[in-house]
Amino acid sequence: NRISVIGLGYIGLPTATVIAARGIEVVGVDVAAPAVEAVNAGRVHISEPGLERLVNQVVGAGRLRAVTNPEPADAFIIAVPTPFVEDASSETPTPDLSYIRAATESIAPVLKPGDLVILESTSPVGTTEKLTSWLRSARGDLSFPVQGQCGAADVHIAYCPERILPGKALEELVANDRIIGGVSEACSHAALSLYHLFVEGDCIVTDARTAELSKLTENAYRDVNIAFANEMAFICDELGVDVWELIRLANRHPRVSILNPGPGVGGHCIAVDPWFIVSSAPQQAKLISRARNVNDARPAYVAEQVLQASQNHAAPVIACLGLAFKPDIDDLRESPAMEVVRELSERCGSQLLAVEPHIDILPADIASNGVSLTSLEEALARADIVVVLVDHSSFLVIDSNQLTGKTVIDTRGLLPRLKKQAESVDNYTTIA
Ligand code: SAJ
Repeated sequence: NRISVIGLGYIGLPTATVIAARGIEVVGVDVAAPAVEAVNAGRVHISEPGLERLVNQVVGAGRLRAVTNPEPADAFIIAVPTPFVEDASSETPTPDLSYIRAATESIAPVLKPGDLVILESTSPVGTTEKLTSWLRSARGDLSFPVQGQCGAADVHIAYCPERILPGKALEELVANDRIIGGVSEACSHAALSLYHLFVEGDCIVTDARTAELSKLTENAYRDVNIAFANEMAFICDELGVDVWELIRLANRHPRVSILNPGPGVGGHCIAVDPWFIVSSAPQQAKLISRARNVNDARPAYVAEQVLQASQNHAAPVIACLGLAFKPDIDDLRESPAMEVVRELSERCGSQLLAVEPHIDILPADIASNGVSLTSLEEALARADIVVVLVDHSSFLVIDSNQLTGKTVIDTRGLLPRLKKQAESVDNYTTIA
């Protein structure tokens, strides 16, 4: 049996690789020739721990190869992006399904009776039905399933959302439970047998629409919970309370578990997917929409805090620690830290030192505004103001002496962790 994965990005490439590692023939398809060439050379064009080694292994073993145009296969997994577009005529951003449509239409010519088509891309409710209708229009010679009807069809279709955390993709692809949303029961059964090839978590069957909304709900849930923490951070600043101390105390209640505030919510999922719910049900999705606004307000607020602090110094040197959208990764896309630095760089670029241990070159826009990339050591030695934007584990080596006399704006609660660490070292020294 041959499985084809359409889209070799952050989801598609790890998925293709893990399936190939189970000894199955996998053909990866991507419209970007450089991505295809990299995979065929056993290299990766994205950063994900352990991925390059595994790609090298499965390509070397002849289990995985990449092409730019789909070939016949027995199952197709579509894992292409679903960005949202800011539409002047609407208050909320709307999802852009053009990549899913292009991927669907690209596989239509090679489909044959008995094939299985799975959509994994995060999608608004109803997308799997649209995908089915696109296939129906392209292939009048084949029959396709109808949601809620159990008649036999030539091609099986299901929505099975990805759930992997960037940075832990290989582990979570195998371990996480999966939702299997078949357009019909027969479709769910076909999809189940595919996921049983490599998933060790539970595979839970539902219909396609529920599966679509479940994926969006998971990310909206996290966004709303982060927004609660961020709103508490705004409130604490107003009332002169330390938000980290507050959350630490509140979380000692057995039924309270508040997440961490920060400079905003980044990445390509949590900051995007809630809008898919809002655009489908704007009247009902009020909390979800407000939460997005709370999280989106954070970067400008942090930049303003830094500008306020800089008024107490003459031309201060400002060290910005971290640019990635979350700790211990190199991904700067949709990063709130980048948003803060970008905004500051337009006002005082030449005073900014950026520390980002996971990259070698600064993005052109902030570099051209005069920001320089430095080591942690140099930044701490030169800075008057230190802004913690990402809590990379490599920042845990900071000694409190390196911060003496500086203004510190800690958006990630790094200082309490440094303090705790120092206390535990002291305790150890005493006991020893
Ligand atoms: N963040 C906070 N405070 C927190 C937790 C996160 O500010 O307490 C910020 C992070 O710094 C980051 C953003 O939120 O900027 C998102 O980070 P994340 O680690 O929460 O999530 P992602 O975007 O890396 O991955 C999410 C995951 N979804 C959930 O945990 C519900 C992952 O399982 C999904 O597969 C992924 O979205 C996706 O592809 O949809």
